[in-house]
Amino acid sequence: MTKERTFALVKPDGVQRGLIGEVLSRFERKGLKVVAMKLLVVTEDLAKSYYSEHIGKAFFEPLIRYITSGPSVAMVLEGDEAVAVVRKMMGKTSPIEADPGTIRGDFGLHIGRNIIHGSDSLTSAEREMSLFFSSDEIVDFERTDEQWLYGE
Ligand code: D4T
Repeated sequence: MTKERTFALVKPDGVQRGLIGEVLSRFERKGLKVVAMKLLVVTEDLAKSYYSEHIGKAFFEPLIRYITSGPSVAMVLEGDEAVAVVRKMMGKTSPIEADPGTIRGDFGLHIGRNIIHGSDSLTSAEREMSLFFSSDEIVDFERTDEQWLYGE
């Protein structure tokens, strides 16, 4: 068992479309533990750091306008293989290609409005968690159902 922490963001379209609860509920029911969470408007500086790998690409400027256009909900999720589990639950980047049953597959229609972000590796998770949260905002605790989620 490899317990991991990953970063996820319900993007402005997810918040405006009333999908915060739906997304959070899927993660909670899966067994992932929410160890940090906040609603915030991503600033332009934060957006540019967060998406620095895409600087220079044609979709970079629209991406920055989108992600800063209203409140988002940032969270840190903990669980066995959390990085891969969250990516799988989100579905492919383009909601058209994302499988039904995934968040993007069930709720999206356009790559530029794809509802959610989740870290793609443990290294990205560390970087993104530290961009959005200070260490004292991430809480260590046990969920009472943990003994029923994991084997011996
Ligand atoms: P994020 O980072 O938002 O979770 O998305 P992914 O990890 O799934 O995908 P990504 O980094 O390749 O893309 C970041 C962000 O840019 C938007 N995008 C991407 C876009 O508008 N047009 C494009 O052609 C691509 C590749 C969608 C997600």
